[in-house]
Amino acid sequence: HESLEHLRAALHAGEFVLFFQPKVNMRTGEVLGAEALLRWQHPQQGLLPPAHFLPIIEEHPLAVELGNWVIDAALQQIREWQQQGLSLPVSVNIGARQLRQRDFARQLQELLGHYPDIAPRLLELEVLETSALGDLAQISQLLEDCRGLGVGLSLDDFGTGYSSLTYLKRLPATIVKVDQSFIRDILEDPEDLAILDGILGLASAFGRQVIAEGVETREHGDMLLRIGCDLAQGYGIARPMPAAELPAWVARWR
Ligand code: G
Ligand code: G
Ligand code: NA
Repeated sequence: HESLEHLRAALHAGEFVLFFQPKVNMRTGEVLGAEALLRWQHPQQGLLPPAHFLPIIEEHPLAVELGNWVIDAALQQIREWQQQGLSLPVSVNIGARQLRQRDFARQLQELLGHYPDIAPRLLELEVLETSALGDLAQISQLLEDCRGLGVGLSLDDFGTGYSSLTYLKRLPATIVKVDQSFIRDILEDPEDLAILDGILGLASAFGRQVIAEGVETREHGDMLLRIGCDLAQGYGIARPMPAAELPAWVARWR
């Protein structure tokens, strides 16, 4: 199996790549942005998803190094698309290990500083609500500091933690990403639909936008539109794809 040393070598050999999954407004047809999803282009095993390697380094300082690589690679990609005339917000997943660094906001500022031509609002952080399990006051301050740099913030896998409502209230998120477990059964399960309806109401009271994750079919999309959830991401819209494919996808979608 893969070891920490393999992963470190892979990072330095440039074997990691970002895939991108679009987020859209199903009502207006607008493409809102894309989520960067990490992949390891393994020389023997091919393209590996995060489940194959993130657990190995989750608690290790290498997770911080890889996380900073992800942010930098996302900024590079934003710049490349910008130079092609495509101004597309990109979100990156921030792991718990990264958020435990007290100077995370300073590191983010330094990374952004390398890209003075990029508006910080084009970068968005996706943070699991469970990342706040440690010290809510501290993480909330850290995320406020990040928001102060101008970047967006979404609460990922919303609804799966033990204190979702506390996080909704205390964390300075702009967007709530409803976990796919609540979306999967909305066509058959009135209770999931009720939960989603509740989240929409709450989020709107807090001035947050809501995006549904894991939208796999047309029927799911139609149901979401019917209850007023316009923003969506999922295989039914587009699978994660290489960066080079995204501009053509955006052009076709519009
Ligand atoms: O990419 P995939 O669709 O297989 O994602 C699986 C999980 O890995 C998701 O929960 C996703 O948030 C997470 N993930 C994907 N890319 C990154 C990344 O760059 N950093 C972190 N910390 N998690 C990621
Ligand atoms: O936790 P996070 O939201 O980052 O999860 C992203 C993960 O969900 C990635 O593994 C991505 O490939 C996967 N994903 C994206 N859209 C869908 C979908 O419509 N259905 C399923 N089952 N997984 C999806
Ligand atoms: Na995410």
